[in-house]
Amino acid sequence: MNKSIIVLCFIVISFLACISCKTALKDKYYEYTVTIEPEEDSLGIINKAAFVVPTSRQSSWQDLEFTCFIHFTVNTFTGREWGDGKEDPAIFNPTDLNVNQWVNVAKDAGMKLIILTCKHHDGFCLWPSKTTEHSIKNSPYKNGKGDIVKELSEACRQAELKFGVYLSPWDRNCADYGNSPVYNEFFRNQLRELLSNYGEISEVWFDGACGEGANGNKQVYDWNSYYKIIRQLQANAVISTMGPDVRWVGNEGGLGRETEWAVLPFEAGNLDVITNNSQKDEKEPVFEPKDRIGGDLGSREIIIDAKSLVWYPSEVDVSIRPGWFYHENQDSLVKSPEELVNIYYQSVGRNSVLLLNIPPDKRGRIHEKDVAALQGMRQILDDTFKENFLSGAKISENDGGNNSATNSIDNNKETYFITQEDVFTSTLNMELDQSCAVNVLMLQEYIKKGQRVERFVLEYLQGDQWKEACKGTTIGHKRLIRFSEITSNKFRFQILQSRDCPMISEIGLYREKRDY
Ligand code: FUL
Ligand code: CA
Repeated sequence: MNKSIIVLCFIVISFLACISCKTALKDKYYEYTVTIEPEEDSLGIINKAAFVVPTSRQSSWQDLEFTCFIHFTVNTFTGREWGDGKEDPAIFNPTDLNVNQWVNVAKDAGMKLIILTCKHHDGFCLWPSKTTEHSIKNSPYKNGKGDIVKELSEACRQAELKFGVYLSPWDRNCADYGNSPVYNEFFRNQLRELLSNYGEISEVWFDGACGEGANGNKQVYDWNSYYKIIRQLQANAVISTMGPDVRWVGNEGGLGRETEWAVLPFEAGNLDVITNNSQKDEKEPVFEPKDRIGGDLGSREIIIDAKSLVWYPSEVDVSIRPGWFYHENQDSLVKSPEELVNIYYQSVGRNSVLLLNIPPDKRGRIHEKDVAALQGMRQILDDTFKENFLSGAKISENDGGNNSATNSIDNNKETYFITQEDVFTSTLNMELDQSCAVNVLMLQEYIKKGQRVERFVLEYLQGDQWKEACKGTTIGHKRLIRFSEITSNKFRFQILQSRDCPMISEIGLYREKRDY
């Protein structure tokens, strides 16, 4: 080997070593949660937040975007919203039940998962549970041989939709409710049945209602023991609302926050719980959910006081009708396609997953009015998003050009534009072949590597002047902004503030027909 080859080898090896060392540094991501050390300063904490990333179960769930809730039980037949547990199972008697209709309606609307109220607060089970007599096995439906959890889970699988279960911890029928250890075991057994016998479960939904038991004792739920069973039996399922993976947005009106962070402070109390529980490993921290209705949950001012941070994305649950269950007298109150589209922009478009409830009627069918509203909604969304005016545009960035700008308009959310190291702001210049009228902006961050953008603006060229089309704060999985229609062939998207190098996987410009 001559000298120059040795020198060349040395240079190549040092270069590779340098790259891998840089990668090692930049690959310091924190899955789900990270502790803030007492000596860390504010800027360090803000930067650390940029490297908190979702677990794979969380990011698969965020990809679903639009999901379906099905509220169905004795309430459908009594006209109530909360049954008292004294209902006779004989009243549960759908005359024309067809789970394939539910699945088709949900799928045609664009929903990717269906969650069924397997047991609501009244305690009536839609599957023939061994834990209680208060179930479908004592109903006339299929002569007591019915199992709606089985029917629906199979229909979902057939249609390639995911399936989830709602199991109310609050049970107004169970005589042991309030006798905490006994009821906790009863509840765990119900969970075991649901999570063992119905194939893959992708979401387990617990709400927080906790009433008084018959004997006057307050039921103390053993949440951690419930979570443990879910992790053992369905490791990929997210646990929502009263759970560690998915956060209730805080209202039932279909309204997400404009500034919606997935990275939030973990409450101090939870750290104590974690410390006290030696059975859990670091990746599955014990979690006691708290109410999260506050306005801004994850901005700089809030996270700098955190003792630890957690990836805890938001879910917006809302019903297509005033009630969660079907009531004939609400047939005229089904939300219109336009209202549903607004909800879509305020949830999916605000870094949240939409969980829209469509309750079957006494026949066991989704009512025609609800079906029509969903079809109308889908039509409007399809019309709007059929054409991204940026696809095929000329695009360039102003920060020294690492040639990743085209990744933001390649219609593939796994590829992304990223700025050069240590550059946290950017301008993407976009030029279309011809002027187009647009009024909707769509943005996506590559959240598998964190949520970072704090402030952005979209501008367009009119004459020789740049004018603002719209602006915003957070992006996250998806951000949609409607603005007054503008016509131009030159746009620029500026990231004005970010917690580390921004990563934009997709940008879209669309036109929504606003003739309604
Ligand atoms: C609440 C329940 O009380 C409602 O009936 C409904 O199931 C809603 C989704 O959660 O906590
Ligand atoms: Ca892309």
